[in-house]
Amino acid sequence: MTSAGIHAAGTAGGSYVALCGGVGGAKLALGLANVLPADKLSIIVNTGDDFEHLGLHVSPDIDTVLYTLAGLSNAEQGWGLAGETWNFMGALERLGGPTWFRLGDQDLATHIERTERLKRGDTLTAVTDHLRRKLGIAPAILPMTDDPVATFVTTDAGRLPFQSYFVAQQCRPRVTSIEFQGAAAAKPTPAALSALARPDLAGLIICPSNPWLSVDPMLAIPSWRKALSELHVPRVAVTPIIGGRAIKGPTAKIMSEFGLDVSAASIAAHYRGLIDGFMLDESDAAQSADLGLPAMAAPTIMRTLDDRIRLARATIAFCRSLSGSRLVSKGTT
Ligand code: FO1
Repeated sequence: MTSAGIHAAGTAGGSYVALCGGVGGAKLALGLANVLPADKLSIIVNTGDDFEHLGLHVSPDIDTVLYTLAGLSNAEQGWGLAGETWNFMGALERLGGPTWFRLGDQDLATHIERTERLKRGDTLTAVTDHLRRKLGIAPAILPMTDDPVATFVTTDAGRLPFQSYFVAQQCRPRVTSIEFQGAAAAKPTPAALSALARPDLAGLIICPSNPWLSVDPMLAIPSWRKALSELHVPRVAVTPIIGGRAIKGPTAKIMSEFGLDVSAASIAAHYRGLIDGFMLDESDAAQSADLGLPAMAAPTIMRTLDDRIRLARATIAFCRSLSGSRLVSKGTT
C-alpha cells in the first residue's frame, strides 16, 4: 500500500481493529487499509475455514485477505489469485488425485510455504506476517488464534467439515447447527490481544462477513468473546444482508434454515451485547429505528475501490460519533 493510497482524512489518529472472514469482509478491510495509516489498522482473520489438504495447511480466509490487500486477488471469483494457471490441478487429475478443492499454480506456493514454515515450528501468526511482508502489505494481518479451530456444519447430509459443505457440496445441504471444534480450548494470539489493548484504540469494526461462519468462530473462543465484551471503545458491525439478501455466499440460506428473518435486524440481534452500533444499507434505513441500538444507514454494496473506501470512512466516522456515548455509558476506569 503506497502512502499515496492512504487518505487519512477524518481518522484523527486512533487505531482500529477489524474482524474479518471471507470475501465480503476482505472488501471492507481493503477500504480500511486505504483510509487508515498502516500502523493504525490491525485486521484479525477467521481461521475456522482452515484445513489440511494434500498434506498442505490451507488458510482460505487469511489468503483472501492477503491477496485482496496485495491487489492480487481474483475479484470476481472471490478467492485465489488473478491470472491463475491450473497446470498442477490438470496433472493431479491425470494421476487420479482429488481436484474438488482447486489449488492454482501460484496459490500452491502460498500453501507450500506456509506448511513448510509451520512444520519448522513457526506460529500461524508468524507465517502470516512473513507472507504479508513478502506481498508488500502494510497493515497487520493477524489470525484470530494460533490454536486449531475447525468449523463443522451439521446438515441433513451429515456432519461436514467446512470445506466439504462450502466447496464440495456448494452449500446445498440444509444446515441445522454449526460448531467450532477446538474453540473452547483456543486462545487469542498475543498479537491480536495487544492490538485490542492499544492505548490509541479508537474502535472495533466487524466487517460484513457471514456472522455464523466467519465471525462466530472467533466469538466461540471464550477469551475472545470476553475481550470484545470488555472493550471500552465503540464496536460497530457492518451488515452482510442488504435488502433481505446476501451479496455472496450462504448467509441468507443459513439464516432461513435457522428460521431467522433474512434481514439486517437479524444480524444486529446476532451481535447483541457485543456491538454499540450497526451499519445497515441505505435501502434498509427504515429498519434503523427498531434495532435497539444506534444505527447508521450508508451505501454498503462494494463494487469499486471507491465504494470500499467510502464505506470504510463512513464506518470510522460512525465509530467516532459513538465514542462519546460509549465512554459515558461504560464509565471511566
Ligand atoms: N472455493 C470454492 O468454491 N471452490 C474452490 O475450489 C476453492 C478453492 C480454494 C483454494 C484456496 C483458497 O484459499 C480458497 C478456496 N476456495 C474455494 C474458497 C474457500 O472455500 C473459502 O473458505 C471461502 O472463500 C469461504 O471463506
